[in-house]
Amino acid sequence: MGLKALIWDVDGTLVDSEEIHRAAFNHTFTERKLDWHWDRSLYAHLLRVTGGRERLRHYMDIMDCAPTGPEALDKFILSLHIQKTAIYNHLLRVGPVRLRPGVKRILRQARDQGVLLAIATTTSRRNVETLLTRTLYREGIPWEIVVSGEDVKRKKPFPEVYLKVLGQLGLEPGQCVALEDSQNGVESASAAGIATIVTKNCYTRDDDFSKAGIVLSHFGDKNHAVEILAGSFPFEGEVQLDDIVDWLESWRR
Ligand code: XBP
Ligand code: MG
Repeated sequence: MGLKALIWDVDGTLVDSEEIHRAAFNHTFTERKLDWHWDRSLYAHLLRVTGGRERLRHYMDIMDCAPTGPEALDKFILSLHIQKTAIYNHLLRVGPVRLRPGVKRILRQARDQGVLLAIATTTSRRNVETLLTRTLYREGIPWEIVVSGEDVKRKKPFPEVYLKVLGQLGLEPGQCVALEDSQNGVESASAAGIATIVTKNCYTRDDDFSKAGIVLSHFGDKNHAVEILAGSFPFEGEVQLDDIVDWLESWRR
């Protein structure tokens, strides 16, 4: 059938952006005079819940610290999240934002070889646009489709975001590979029938990736050789698009 499209997760896969999300949440809490602080280990736990609003609600649930009654809670969460999104976008604009190793190379190869590129993310379209503007604005990467958390009823780990991307691309799951960093992302892509390559990061190192096709440290570049953490395929040094094409063929066999 052959590879026709790469479907990318954003947070944790294109960029290690969860640290920027975490900073934005903490700035928001300070501005709102809330006595809350999400350190790395707490955030690793909270990341099991996808979506910023859902994560805020979960935190207030487990800590029993909601500062309003249930009738005003939705509005409170929404206003916190609007503020967090504004701060996140500001941090993206002013701070260093670097693509993970090898991402740019694979995107360029896909662009040059006519493999379609799409995004399946939990975060908002605005966040994705700012992040892409800060990282890939000179590359002319032709994103065909961006499906964000705003476009679905049920975020990852449900398959809806990936099913929407497939529908809009007009492709079968077997013609695509998903690139993910988290268990929730792998669950979502695999429930949509899409083979998944994971590049782990510090927040997802203990996730269960048993449904992933292969688990890598990252895609590798001249300073970081790729490590295969689970699954088998002779990726060496730097992963190339052609390796992904071959891997999909062997995975489907
Ligand atoms: C990552 C997330 C996102 C961000 C926060 O999901 O869970 O929710 O942490 O984004 P994935 P918002 O990488 O699996 O798509 O605050 O904009 O919801
Ligand atoms: Mg992710």
